[in-house]
Amino acid sequence: MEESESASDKPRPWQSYHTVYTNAKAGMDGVDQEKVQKVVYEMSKGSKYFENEERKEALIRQKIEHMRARADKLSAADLSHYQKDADKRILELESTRDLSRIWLHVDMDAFYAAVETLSNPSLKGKPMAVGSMSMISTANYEARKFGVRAAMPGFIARKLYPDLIFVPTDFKKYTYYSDLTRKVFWDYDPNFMAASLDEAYVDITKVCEERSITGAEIAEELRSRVYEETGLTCSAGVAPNRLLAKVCSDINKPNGQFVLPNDRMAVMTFISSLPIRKIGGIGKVTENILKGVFGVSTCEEMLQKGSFLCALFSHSSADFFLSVGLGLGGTDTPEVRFRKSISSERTFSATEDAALLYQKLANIAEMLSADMQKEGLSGRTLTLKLKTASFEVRTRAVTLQKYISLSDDILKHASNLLKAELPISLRLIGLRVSHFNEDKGGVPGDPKQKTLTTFLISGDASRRTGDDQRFLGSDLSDLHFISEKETAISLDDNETCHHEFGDPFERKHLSDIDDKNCISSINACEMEKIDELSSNKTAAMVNTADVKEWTTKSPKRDLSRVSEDDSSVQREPEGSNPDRLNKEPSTSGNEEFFSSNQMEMLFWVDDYKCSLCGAELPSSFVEERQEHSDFHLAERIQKEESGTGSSSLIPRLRIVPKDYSGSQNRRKKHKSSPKQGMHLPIDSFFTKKGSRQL
Ligand code: DCP
Ligand code: MG
Repeated sequence: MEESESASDKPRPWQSYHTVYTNAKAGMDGVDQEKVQKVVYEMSKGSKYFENEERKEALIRQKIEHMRARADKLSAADLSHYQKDADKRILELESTRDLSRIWLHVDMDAFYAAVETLSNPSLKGKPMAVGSMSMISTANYEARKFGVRAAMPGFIARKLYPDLIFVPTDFKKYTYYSDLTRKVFWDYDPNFMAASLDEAYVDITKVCEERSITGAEIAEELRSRVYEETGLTCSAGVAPNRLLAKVCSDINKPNGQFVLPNDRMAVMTFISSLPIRKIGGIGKVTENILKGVFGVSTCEEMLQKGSFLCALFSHSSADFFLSVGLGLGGTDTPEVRFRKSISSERTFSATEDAALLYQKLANIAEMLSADMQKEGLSGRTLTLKLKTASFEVRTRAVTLQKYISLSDDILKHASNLLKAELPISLRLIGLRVSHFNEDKGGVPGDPKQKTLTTFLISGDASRRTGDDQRFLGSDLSDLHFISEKETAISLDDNETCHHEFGDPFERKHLSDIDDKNCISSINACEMEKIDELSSNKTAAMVNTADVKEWTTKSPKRDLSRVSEDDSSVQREPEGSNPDRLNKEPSTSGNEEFFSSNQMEMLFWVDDYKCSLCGAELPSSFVEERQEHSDFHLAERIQKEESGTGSSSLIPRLRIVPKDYSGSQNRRKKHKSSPKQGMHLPIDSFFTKKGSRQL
């Protein structure tokens, strides 16, 4: 007894070390999680990845504490106000419930691994992984029993199972088989939505009706047909909406299916005990915050905590959470929207060899150019995304006077952007072109293709796509509902190419940010990426730290201009989105906020709403309200200083960033007006004015 007590008293640091590798995928139920966690911890301890994970963990903890403090401040009256709000929104959401459609989500089993086994049957039954020592794209179900999984470095996987067989990736093969599966899906729904190479959403309502056949029967049939066509197995989920269908397809993996009837009671029962992490869009960070702050672990608990969610999250975030609690999801075939950007990126073993980096850049430019030409696209804004050896993500962008699509043009401008960063050790380079020529921009050609590459889709009201500037997400983007999906495609031993399919109709991939080792995401509600707590590179704002980093590292660089082509250089968001988590003002596109004497008129409508921007803050949030006023004031002054606002106006509100250091993060996340990129950030304005001492 004593012995076991002392054993359990021993520090087990790995227990709190949760990475993507320690998160269970299908087929990992019986895995000794503690053993896996320990191996992962021991193997990654001290590495840059580890440091980065720790930094992110610390930020999450900080965020949780901060939100807890805010929750504690809510008075009984506040809570009753927000409860009414929540009740109203729940009713509104409930009224949108549509049980008339039958959606099927189909997902191939251990896709890359299964394809490899098909071409080399000797692999059958043996634990194997597709990928390299630096990264695994997927593992077969035999390997998963040992904790080996996608997105795990191969050297860790080998530690978990020393005899693990590694097979290099062969993207052409996967595309070939993916195309075969899509031909089958097409027969059931010509407008099916491919979410990645190995999964799709198929609206089977019509086919069920026409053939007087159940969803379950269609699922059986579709799966058999996929098997006949490819020799590969897949799993399916059938449900009244896409969000639930996706959850269902994972339940009986591999080679299984699960049907959730189109019945409200059945949905509510299903959702009542469903862990929130199962929902696409809720990844590690969101899960931690919802659990840590509100004790919400299951979807149903979202409804019970409705007042808190409405009080502390943005309208769209709260709506998302409440709709999850109700088991709602997209049911319509989303409208087709034109693609806003196209991108390509590669992950590789970190290197500072400039020649190698240029070589990779050239390859990416070529791939991107080929994709653009396939779709008849040309664009004016080129964004370079870099992930440094220490996992810091940077983006640099240039807007050109002419539209480009040729690889030489892309490479020329991309090289200029890269050159300015050298010397640097990188593990990922990405390129994106946006700001398309409107004549050509994103007009879908072949209707079958549209599901794959051509568009952005918006689903139901709560998951409209946001602006595509958010595509450059990072691995914590589950807190950061962004709008485009990119699917990781491994090209060779140690390179992973992320190739955009632009398919953001569901938020399912938000959690896949962890899972898929790729930037893959669908919009939903907006919560900030935790990374922004430190880096804060929001769409229209350059934060102080950025400016410092930029100017100290490269004093010669000009933030606002690049000489060639008279092109403007901007700092771009990194998977950023407007932060509404803290209910701070979103001012983008609201120039009028700052254009008159409005500062004098800031008051709290109904004692909750800011009269200038509509953000809600209860009266007990004294400091937050003061900060909020400060923000409006600061933006205005900043505009005036830069000559874009009315210079005759004298601010009437006091700047009181009392506890500036404590509130820094939130302050940084205010989204500014689009022109703001050329201004000093608000934070530096505060610093400049020396108002910290106040
Ligand atoms: N993939 C990747 N990198 C990741 C995750 C996945 O390259 N981090 C690739 C390989 C997978 C394919 O995408 O085979 C599909 O991903 P899934 O998440 O659907 O995983 P699998 O199909 O491999 O397994 P499952 O049976 O769990 O669906
Ligand atoms: Mg799969």
